[in-house]
Amino acid sequence: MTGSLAAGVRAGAERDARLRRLALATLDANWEHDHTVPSRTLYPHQWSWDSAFIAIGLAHVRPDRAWRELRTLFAAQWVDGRVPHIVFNPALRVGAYFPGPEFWESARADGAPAAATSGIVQPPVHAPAAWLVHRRAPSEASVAALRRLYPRLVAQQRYLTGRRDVGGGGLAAIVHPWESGLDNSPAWDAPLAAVPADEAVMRAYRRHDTAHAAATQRPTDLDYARYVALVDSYRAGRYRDEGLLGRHPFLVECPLVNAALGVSEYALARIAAVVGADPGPHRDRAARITEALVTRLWDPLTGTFRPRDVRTDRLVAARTVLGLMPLALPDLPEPQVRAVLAEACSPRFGLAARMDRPLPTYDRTAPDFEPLRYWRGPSWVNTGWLLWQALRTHRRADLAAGLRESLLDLVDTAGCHEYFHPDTGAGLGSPAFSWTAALVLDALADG
Ligand code: 2M8
Repeated sequence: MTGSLAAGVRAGAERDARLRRLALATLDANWEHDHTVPSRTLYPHQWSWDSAFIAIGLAHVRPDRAWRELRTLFAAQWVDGRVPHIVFNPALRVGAYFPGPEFWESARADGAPAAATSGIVQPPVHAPAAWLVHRRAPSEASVAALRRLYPRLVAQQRYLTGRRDVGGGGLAAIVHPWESGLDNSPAWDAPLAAVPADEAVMRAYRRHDTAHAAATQRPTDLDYARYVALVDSYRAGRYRDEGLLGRHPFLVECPLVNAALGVSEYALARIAAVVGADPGPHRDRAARITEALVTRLWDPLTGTFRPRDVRTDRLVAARTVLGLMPLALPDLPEPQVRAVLAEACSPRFGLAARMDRPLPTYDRTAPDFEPLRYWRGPSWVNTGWLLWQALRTHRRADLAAGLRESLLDLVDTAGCHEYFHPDTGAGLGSPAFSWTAALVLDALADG
């Protein structure tokens, strides 16, 4: 090995060790008895898809906690199978987060658990997470944990593919942008325009987020007015899903949620084989979801996946990172694989074997691209990690390596931030964010 090569290897190993220490310290500091908070300041309760990402990272360093994280979340599953997007910590003061338990009133709904929760869901990334946790640290305990979780994961899928198939085409519809996890993505602008609300609504409430993060980096008051109006509408029907099409103003089929649904069936097939259940039906369902995604969300004109507004039966025009997510499906047909890769590698998203800027969450050539505002441009580690997994699934090792390096460098330079400026890489939002830490640990383990 030449001297400069050896120095490079040493610098790489030092960076990785530094990142590992930072990530572990972040996760330890955010651990709260039986779950991890996404952020002590901004998000002090337990969030659904955060916990899945967090478990994936914890598997490398604290496997017991990884299972505990998932167990706590699924203990709050509703009778109909929905896994709530927030499980509230009863020890926190009223007003610690908006909208809190007093706003959701889950106790008044049929089939809600004893714990106070929200009534909506988030992307179902939990079955793949459970599978990864087991694969990282297989043991008798992990098989027992899979056995306990399996029926709950199946119920979660059944809820989404059953009651939430509002469009009738084999995909799940979301009833709130919060269900996508990409709250204020430009993907939701057009469907949200149909939700009656004005900023004055927010005078009746106190937003908690803008006390902890710059308002320029968060959704607007008008966005929040619509978020509140949508919860009002869903809560008024006691979070029941029957007849949503006639009465609820936001119903959209999201490419990320549905890709996660398909990937979950593949993960469930693997889990089924370990716990002695039949993997066959899961593989069949995975194939059907993949087919439905192509039938309903593929836009041949632009060669991208787009959300479908179920109320208007039209595809949404905005090109966001959501459209890249179906690449996670192993059986995605070749023409769609090629087109999604072309979209990801275009100047809109800039994926490359050597990336000069981090992956944005929205088309960076769009006139309304906002480099500071939350899901309207900034780079996030979870969407990067999901694309990294998808690239590995389709054996694009060169692009996967480029994306991984970009993610690790971002966090090494700025810290475990919630999101990052898509040009400068500066840290934005919460400075000690759990899924950033967790997914860095996972990326570090798979160089
Ligand atoms: C953000 O969403 C919450 C509402 O659920 C919020 O803005 O208060 C999103 O980034 C979401 O994806 C994430 O799960 C949550 C907690 O990290 O924060």
